Amino acid sequence: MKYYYHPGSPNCRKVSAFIHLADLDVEWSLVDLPKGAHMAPEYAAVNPNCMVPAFVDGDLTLWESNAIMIHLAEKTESPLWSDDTRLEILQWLFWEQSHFMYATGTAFFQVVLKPMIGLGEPDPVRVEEAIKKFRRYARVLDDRLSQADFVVEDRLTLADLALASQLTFAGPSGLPMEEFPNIMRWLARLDKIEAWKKTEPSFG
Ligand SMILES: N[C@@H](CCC(=O)N[C@@H](CS)C(=O)NCC(=O)O)C(=O)O
Repeated sequence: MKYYYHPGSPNCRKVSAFIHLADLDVEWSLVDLPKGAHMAPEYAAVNPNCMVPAFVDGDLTLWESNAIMIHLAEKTESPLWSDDTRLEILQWLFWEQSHFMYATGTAFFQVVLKPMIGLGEPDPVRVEEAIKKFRRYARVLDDRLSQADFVVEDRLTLADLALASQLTFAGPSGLPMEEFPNIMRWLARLDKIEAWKKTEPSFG
């Protein structure tokens, strides 16, 4: 099994955390995003979107982080993805990719990445829009986490890994995390899980 990843990618973080949790023996293949390795034809042959993560398991080549997590969870019969939780997990995974990632990703790109890679100052209109969307969706997650310690049922599932990954750079991106105390407590709970904590990228 070969896993194409970059350690600073939130979408890779969830897959990396699952691999550690399940103690899977995979070949880790770094795709050097800053050097543009994701745009190379050899990598485009694996993931035509030229994005990380991607995963090869025998004859199966998969891209999309959530599909990769689900494949690995099914393969290992993981308790993080079970018959009784599947639909609810899927609900949160679709929500994460459709709504939550847009807000967190836009803020990260504008506030952190753009200046860092020399693309100029953040666009205040895009930043304001991202923060507005973040408040709207983080409220939904915070309300859910006021009822339970984890996102689905009351135990760790793929939903926690996916959603928390998108908050990896929330601080440096200037997102108003302090308005969402249940999310903050949940992140602190996740940080106690060694397999999760070791996926935290060094930053700054
Ligand atoms: N929906 C995709 C999103 C993947 C994605 O956005 N990957 C980013 C890193 S977190 C990437 O490769 N960006 C490079 C680019 O867009 O050129 C997934 O969940 O796998």
